[in-house]
Amino acid sequence: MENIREIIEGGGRCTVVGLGASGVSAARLLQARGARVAVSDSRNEAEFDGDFRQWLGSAAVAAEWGGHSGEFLLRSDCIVVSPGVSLELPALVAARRQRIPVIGEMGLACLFIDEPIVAVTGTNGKSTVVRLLGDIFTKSFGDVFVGGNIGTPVADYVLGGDRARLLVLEVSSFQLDSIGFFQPQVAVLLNISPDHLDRYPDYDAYIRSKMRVFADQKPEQIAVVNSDDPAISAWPEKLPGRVLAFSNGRRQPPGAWLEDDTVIYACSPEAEQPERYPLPVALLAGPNPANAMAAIIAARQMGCPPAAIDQAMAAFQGLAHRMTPVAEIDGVLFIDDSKATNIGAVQAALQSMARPVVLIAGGRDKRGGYGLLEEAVRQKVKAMVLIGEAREAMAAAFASTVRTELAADMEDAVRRAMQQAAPGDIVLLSPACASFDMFTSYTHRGEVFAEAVRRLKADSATRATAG
Ligand code: UMA
Ligand code: ADP
Repeated sequence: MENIREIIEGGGRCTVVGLGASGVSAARLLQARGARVAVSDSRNEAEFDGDFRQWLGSAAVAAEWGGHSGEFLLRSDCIVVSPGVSLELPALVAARRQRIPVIGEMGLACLFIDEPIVAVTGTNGKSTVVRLLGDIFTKSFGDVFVGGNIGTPVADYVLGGDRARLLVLEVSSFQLDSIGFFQPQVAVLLNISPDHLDRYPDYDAYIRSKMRVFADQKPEQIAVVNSDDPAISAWPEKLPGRVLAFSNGRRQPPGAWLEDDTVIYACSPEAEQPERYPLPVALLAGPNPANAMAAIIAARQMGCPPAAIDQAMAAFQGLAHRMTPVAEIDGVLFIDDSKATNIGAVQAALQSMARPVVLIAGGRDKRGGYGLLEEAVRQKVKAMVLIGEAREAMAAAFASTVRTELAADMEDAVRRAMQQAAPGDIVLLSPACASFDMFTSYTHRGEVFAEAVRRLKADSATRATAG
């Protein structure tokens, strides 16, 4: 990819496709590094804020609004795509056919980064692990950049100018599809389950995309993998880096495994005294023990002291809307797992449940099917309350497994779930679907759920007082 850097620094015409957080940052980076910048977005110009439009004018940026034409893109020496833009857009296919290099914003930024990178990917748990690693590295070394799919584009780091000791990057499959050459010092793959199947031709293509995180590693660089995950352990190709695996049950040095509530870490097969990391409550919740094991391996491989790991883990609170307890009403505990937007996350949530569950699920279907959930639902769920566009399809999918009810909205769902629950049960919002049919985001969905629970609690308290 030296070639792309030469194009940029030689003043070549570089077109950014998609102007969200990544695209805006990429455009500014390209301009700062000497490229002639052009931009293309499917939205209209009027939808962009004044400051950005002013910058486009002052930097003499050529722009195409309302879509992406071959005519505009084929005038480029290089194209930078945002992760939300499909690489199969006809104009991008035409550009690749003409051998115009196409790279993503993360790949672009990495061309200008020499510091070590710890990359975290997987269908679920990325943000949790990236936050935890950010805390551990900050405690160990002070100066760390945390970004990527978690929110801050990596191009912002390069633009900022200050240099961190290392970068912790959350990397999505979309970013991996257009990353170019990528050589993280440590690459973590947490798990793979069906997701984003509206973007990939099939599940295998999605798995290949995730495995791409390891492809360019040197033999001495570290691959952290989940050996309990069938999609990962069945991968046919040998990984080029040094593999350290984690497992809930299997003792498998080098790597990490779980004994009761303690993570055991062995840096080599011969390690006589494996290290022990007792997990605090926040990291015992739901699927978090797996996330803690992955983080401990990555942190130790990067030289973090065990004491810094212990301290950061003890202070870690978990992220909002991921297995977050909201309230208890008459012995029924309500948990907000709104970030569970795919079946893998719901499966992990259910597997971690020790009490009967009334599950609130539904929303916008992700086309992954629901078959993978059937066993966990059979074992752990006593009733399902379904919302959103997918509710009928989900009711049909689980009709022979569990009692299902349809709800009109979240308020209705919470009340119906309470009626189905007995003291000691859990009402879990873990939707297995995207939120955009009823809410602006998973955060909004989780907040509406928590408000409905609080109202129910207030009503229950009023009734108790009146009674
Ligand atoms: N656009 C086009 N043409 C298209 C599609 C979109 O022009 O065909 C334009 C839109 O009009 C908009 C822009 O592209 O102006 C949006 O770009 P984007 O969707 O790539 O979004 P960004 O704001 O750049 O955010 C991206 C990631 N978004 C996606 O991958 C969809 C953010 O991850 C990430 O935090 C950010 O870069 C910084 O790295 C979000 C996400 O949902 C959280 N990720 C997916 C996930 O976690 O499941 C992968
Ligand atoms: P991501 O950034 O990959 O979306 P998050 O940490 O935001 O991951 O968590 C997303 C959802 O996945 C939440 O519902 C959370 O409870 C669940 N989750 C977290 N870690 C794991 C894991 N290791 N395996 C399966 N599900 C997980």
